[in-house]
Amino acid sequence: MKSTAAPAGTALDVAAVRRDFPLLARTAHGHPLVYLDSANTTQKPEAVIRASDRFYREQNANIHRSTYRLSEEATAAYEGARETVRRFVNARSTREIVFTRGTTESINLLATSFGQAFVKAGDEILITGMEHHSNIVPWQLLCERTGAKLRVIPLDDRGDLILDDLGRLLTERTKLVGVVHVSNALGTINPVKALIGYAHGKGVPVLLDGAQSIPHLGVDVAALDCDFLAFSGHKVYGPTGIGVLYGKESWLSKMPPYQGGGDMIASVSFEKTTYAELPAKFEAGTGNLAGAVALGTALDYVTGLGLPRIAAHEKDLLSYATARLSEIPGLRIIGTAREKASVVSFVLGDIHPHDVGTILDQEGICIRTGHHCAQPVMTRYDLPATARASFGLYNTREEVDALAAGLRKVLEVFGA
Ligand code: C6P
Repeated sequence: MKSTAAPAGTALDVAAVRRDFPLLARTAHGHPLVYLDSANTTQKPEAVIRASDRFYREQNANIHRSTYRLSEEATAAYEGARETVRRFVNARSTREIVFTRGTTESINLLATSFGQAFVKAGDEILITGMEHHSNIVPWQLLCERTGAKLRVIPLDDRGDLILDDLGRLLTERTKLVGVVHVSNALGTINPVKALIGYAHGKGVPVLLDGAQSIPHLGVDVAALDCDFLAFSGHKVYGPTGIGVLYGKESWLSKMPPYQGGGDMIASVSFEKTTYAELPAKFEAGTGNLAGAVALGTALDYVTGLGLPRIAAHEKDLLSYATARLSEIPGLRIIGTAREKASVVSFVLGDIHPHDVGTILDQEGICIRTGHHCAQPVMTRYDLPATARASFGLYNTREEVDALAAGLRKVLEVFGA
């Protein structure tokens, strides 16, 4: 079901968009809900809720395994969703689209399987100083297993990558570069096209963590020429427990399976097992079938509204929020990179971010506080935590005003 909220050539009709999201109509602590935590997880449009409901009511059967009509329909719905993902990221083939549980599992799959095929003692994996833990820890685990080394591209005070030393960091020992496209903790949009070009010049493949870029900018894997892309359904208005690993077929075909089990084999005997073709080789066991189908619906929903229109709306919210929050005495924005997506991390004087979040909650305002699963970023700025407002396609300038008013209340409570 396409939203009627945005006829072509016009700005996003946010009032109409909001009617697509039933949860946004609820209250919290007696106030209208102001949901400013979409980088954590997004709310779901009616179309996505219905797609999941419909799968269980009308299509539910296991896939790929049975000859009866119902199973064929479930298989068609699941494989149809894979084709929707392929179109959304502009991959060459559905063989390059692996369904996973989310960004975290996608990167663990890659670190394990790519690592087994290509990484040995003395090799290096290069990441950046603004990665989410899910693009750090799987590589550390690989390094522990193999004796490889993790190297890190540093950040400057604004939250931009310092690329001057890239020639020293990316060497003939580098086996893979893993980079977050949009930082969840700082909002920085990284210059990934240039990075990929540079890495490819040295023959090194690149993984993009697209968890935060897919919902706001989209990712065209052909235009960027990335080798791998990981993202989560729940951050792009789809369900939890479903995500994607895109990989170029030339890489995936050389990588061993991540897990063994049903659906990933061609033949099994006690002497020798052979594996299924891509992408089934990487999808052992019964996956989140309804989740995949509803993810396809979510991507259709976003496509229906138009990513450029969504990006323009969120850019307006970001600059409005940056201006309004900068007026608040003692508020310091953490992350002022040249290119940013709709994330504003901040600290308010010496008030602990958890206190900020708790007081805002009493006003019905949901923000995230903490280290945002990016502890090295907090260490870089010598902070234990920040408060973070993040915007999605359904947020409004009025909600930014509510946040600013809530923050002034926090200052009053603390007598600041
Ligand atoms: N960031 C946030 O509030 P999962 O949990 O697998 O869906 O996504 C992990 C992940 C990976 N990379 C980036 C850049 C992310 O932002 C996230 C999730 C949430 O910022 C929860 S920590």
